This record gives sequence, structure tokens and C-alpha cells, in this order.
Amino acid sequence: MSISSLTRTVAVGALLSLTASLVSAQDKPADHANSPSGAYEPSMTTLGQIKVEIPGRKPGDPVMTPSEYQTSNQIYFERCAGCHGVLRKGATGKALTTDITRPNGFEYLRDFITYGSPVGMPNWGTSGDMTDEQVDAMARYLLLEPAVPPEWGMAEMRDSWQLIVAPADRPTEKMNDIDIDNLFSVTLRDAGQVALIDGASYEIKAIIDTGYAVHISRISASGRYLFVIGRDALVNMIDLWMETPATVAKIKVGSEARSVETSKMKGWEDKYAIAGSYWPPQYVIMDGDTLEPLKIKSTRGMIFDTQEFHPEPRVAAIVASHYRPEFIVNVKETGKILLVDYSDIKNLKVTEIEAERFLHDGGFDSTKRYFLTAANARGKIAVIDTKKGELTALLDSEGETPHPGRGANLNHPVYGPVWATSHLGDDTVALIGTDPEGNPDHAWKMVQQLYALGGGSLFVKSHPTSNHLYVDAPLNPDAEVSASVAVFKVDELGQEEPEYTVLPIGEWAGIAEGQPRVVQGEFNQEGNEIWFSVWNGANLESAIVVVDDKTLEMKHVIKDERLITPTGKFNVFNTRGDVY
Ligand code: DHE
Repeated sequence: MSISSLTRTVAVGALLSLTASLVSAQDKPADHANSPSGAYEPSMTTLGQIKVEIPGRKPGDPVMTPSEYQTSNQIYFERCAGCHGVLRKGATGKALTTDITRPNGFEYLRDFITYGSPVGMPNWGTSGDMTDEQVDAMARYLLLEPAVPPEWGMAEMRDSWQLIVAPADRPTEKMNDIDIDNLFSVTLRDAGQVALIDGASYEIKAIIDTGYAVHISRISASGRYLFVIGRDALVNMIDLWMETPATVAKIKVGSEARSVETSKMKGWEDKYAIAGSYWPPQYVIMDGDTLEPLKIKSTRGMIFDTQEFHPEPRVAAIVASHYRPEFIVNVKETGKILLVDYSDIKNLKVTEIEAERFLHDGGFDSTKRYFLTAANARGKIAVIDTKKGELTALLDSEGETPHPGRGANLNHPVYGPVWATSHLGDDTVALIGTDPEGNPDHAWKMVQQLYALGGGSLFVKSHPTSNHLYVDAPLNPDAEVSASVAVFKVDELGQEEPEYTVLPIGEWAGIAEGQPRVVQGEFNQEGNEIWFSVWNGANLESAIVVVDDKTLEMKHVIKDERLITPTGKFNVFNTRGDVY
């Protein structure tokens, strides 16, 4: 189906429904459920499970039973801490420390939680998300000192570390007939597992238990070891050479985490792994063969511009440099990008680059020299030259809340090499020039803005051999849009208003029940197929739809009762080589 009146109708309809939700957000309290950006705020679900004591009672403190306090604390970490911070010192939302909450008082807090505010606070009470009793308890909870979740230092890490198969006991050659380079590690989000799926036969080769609500997979430079991190900060190291790939080591690096990576510089392949956490705010460098924790670094410190102390700057995306023995670490709330030199971790050197607050995800340009990353709540893209170790540019993506995943690299017919990001808050896709030598006039500028299906996009994808740019929209409030993908032809991007094709991936999956969202395209090794997750409720059928990149037709649907809530997919070859 190429662009047609139908496509336009879908796109305009989506835009209208999104616009409606954005306009209404200005008039009435925002609702997390219908605003894509709101729906995507971090949820500290693991921290919510930790048992905390009521802080010592002071005169005038409101009365709370231990069970009310525990429930309120869980609600706070799951629903509020993403914006207001674990320690309530504020992040994208306002600070809620007692010097602010107490002068405002119980009634004010209760009404604020009930009705929300036009600037983004959801109406938890009137939306029915919290009962009157819960709102009442939350207002009292906020009048008490914040609960401080425990730290997670070397002692806790070492206690949690399990070397299940020591390097000496592992195979010395590949013991299976799996084509590892074309294997996909698929996140089974709500099952706390990954599925290893063969890229040619679509057969599930293994299902491996991992951390809770597992987030991403990364591959060691050699391609032998797969690293997976759960939201509960559990890292699994999986040996793909074993007869049936299995976990050979695991470690818990904190209480809440999202990122893991391995050393990729020539001469340092498979030597180290790194994981970053949301709580405690820190990263840890581990032995690449065993996950033994070697060096923990806190990210607490000054915000890059105000030079004010921030007690809990979360570690977001981490990538490994191909130009220097360095990990590139995004520190969200302080707006710093760290270049962590792993060549001598006893005398660790960290280059601290001032970028922008609320750094989230990002990826390399096609030469892998430049790292482009979104400061999403500020609408900016920071560009790091990983060869020189400095900030090259900071530009506006001119859309609401850029969310690139790792982005997509295209060879634009007019502007040469460009990198793309879509946006959570609107239908725009920004194309940014990445070729300072061949196309200096266009480098680090937004050279073109495309209009895709609507807001709620999370990921874009392309491949060096593909003529297509795929844009998903899983968080779009319109069910049809959230189950579709827009595809632009790269060689037509020079046209005044490039058209796109809509792929009804959700419909192709043929799922009868639920309202599955289609998320994150990932190419196979050859670059002739792209896989999309059809992400349904945990008790409902989900699927992976494989699309032929040349014809844009459905090639195969992977269904299996073990495929519970598939989301991210990571092809071994593409992930280890940063091909996207
Ligand atoms: Fe993600 C990447 C954080 C919600 C699927 N996600 C990332 C990265 C971060 C992050 C920091 C970059 C890691 C890196 O490159 O090292 N994600 C967060 C959140 O804080 C957030 C907003 C809320 C939360 O509570 O976790 C969040 N993410 C989601 C989802 O709801 C998604 C859609 C489904 C899921 O599995 O949970 C989701 N995130 C992904 C995926 C990637 C990712 C698939 C990797 C994309 C890639 O191609 O690299």
C-alpha cells in the first residue's frame, strides 16, 4: 500500500487525536494514559518493592500506619519518582521535599494529587488511578521525610555476583550449529526472559530467565557473549557458544537500571562490561569474562549549567567507543556525557562533557565516530566526537521529545549521510547531517523534517543495504496507528513532501484479542528483513512480524506461547557492530 488517501487519513486522524490530547493537556490536567510522553515516564517498579521504615516521627508529623506507608512508598516509586526523583528533589517534575510540601499542607497536596495541574501533573484522583484513600495517604506520605532506598556498593554487588560457569569450564569452541551472527535476542518484557531466535528459520533456540522487565541486550565485541539487563539491575551474561546458550554469570548492580555495554575498542574486545543504574545513581565496570565487579563510580554531582548538586542523576544510555578505549555514559539529570577511559581502571580517567539535561538514548553516525544522543525533555540532540573526545554540536531537533533509540543512518540523496530520530510528542522525524567532511554545510544541522504517523513514536530503523526508513508509533493513542509503521523511501527523500507507506503490522499478526502495539524494528544480519514486535498484554497472544525489506510485504509471523510481551530485539551482528 503506497501513500494514498487512506494513508493520509490515518496520519491526519492520528495527528488530530494526538493534537486533541496535547491541546486538552493545556486545558485540563494531563493524563498519563493518553499523553505519549506522560505514558513514558520511568517507573521505579523494583524500588517500589523494597521495604522501607517510616522515618523517625517528629512533632506535627501526620499519622501513618506501617502498611499505609509501605503502600504509599510503592505508589510513589512506581508512579511519581520518575518525574519527582527518588529523593523527591525534582527531575522533570517539581521537588517535593518537606520544606516545600509542609508549608503547602495536607489539603493542598490532597487536592493537587486528586485534580492534577495543567503543567503536567496527572489527575490521579479524578482519573480513577488512585482511590480517595490512596490520595489521602499519599498527601500524608509527602509530609514525611523521603524514604531513602539503600545504597548498593561493592559488598552488595559481590554478594549478588554468581559465576555459574567459570571461563576455564566453558567450551573452547562453538558447540552448537546456531548461526550466531544472525541470532536475535528478543526481550520478553513481562516474563523476565529473553528469547534467542534464529534469523533464518525463525526458530526459538533458547528461552533464558533474566532480570525483571528486562530492558536491553548488548553483545560482546567478539560476538560470543550476550549481556542482558533487567529493570531490577540484574545483568545476565550468556555464552552463545554453549550447546544450548545459557547464563554463565550474573550480578545485580543496583536496584533500578536500564543500560549495559561491553568494551569494543580494538585490543580490548570482551575485556570489560559496564552497567549503569537509575538507583543508586552509579555505573560499574566489570570483568568481561566473569562479570566480577571491579570499579563503581557514583554519578552524584553538579548539574552541568547551574552547578547545583544533584543527589540522584540516573545513568541512561551507554555505548562503547570504536575510536578509544572508552565507554560513553549519559548522565541524565546533570546533563553530562562521560567518556570513561577503561585502559587503566586503577587510575580511572573520566572526561566530563557538558551537554544538556535529561539525556536519554542515542547511537552512532554511520562512521561510528560521532555519538548522537537526545536530551529528550529539552528537545535537543548532543553530538559527541568520540575520536577527539569533545562536544561537536548541540542542536534542536525541532519536535517534542526526541526519542531515537539508537537512531537510523541514511544516505540522503541531497544531504549525504544523515542520522534520524523520531519524537514521542509529535509526528516529526528529524534528519541531521553527519558528514562534516563531504557535506560541511549540512553537518550537525537538521536538514529535513519528515512527518510520519503521529506522536508516540519510540524507534526509527534503517540498514546500510536498505532503501527504507521505518518509523513506529507504539504510544500513539489511536489503536490503528500504534499498530502500524510508516516507511519512507530513502531515494525519494529529495522530493518536496516525501510520501510514506503504512504497514499494518498489527493486522498482519492476526491477533484476535487485545490492542497490541507495534514496536522497534530490527534488521537481520543481511539487511533484507526487518522484524517488528507486536506487543500485547502479558496474558494475550503477541507476535513478531517479519517484513521483506525490498517488497515491504509480510514474510513471516513468529508466534509461540512462550513469546510473552516481546519488545526490544537485538540482532547479534548489527548490535555488536553498531549497524543501524
Ligand atoms: Fe527503554 C532503550 C530507559 C521504557 C524499550 N530505554 C532504553 C535506554 C534507556 C531506556 C536509558 C537506552 C539504553 C542504552 O542504550 O544503553 N525506557 C527507559 C525508561 O526510563 C522508560 C522511559 C521507562 C521505564 O520505566 O523503564 C523506558 N523502553 C521503555 C518501554 O516501555 C519499552 C518500549 C518496552 C520495554 O521493553 O520496556 C522500552 N528501551 C526499549 C528498547 C530499547 C530501550 C527496545 C533499546 C532500543 C535500541 O534499539 O537500542
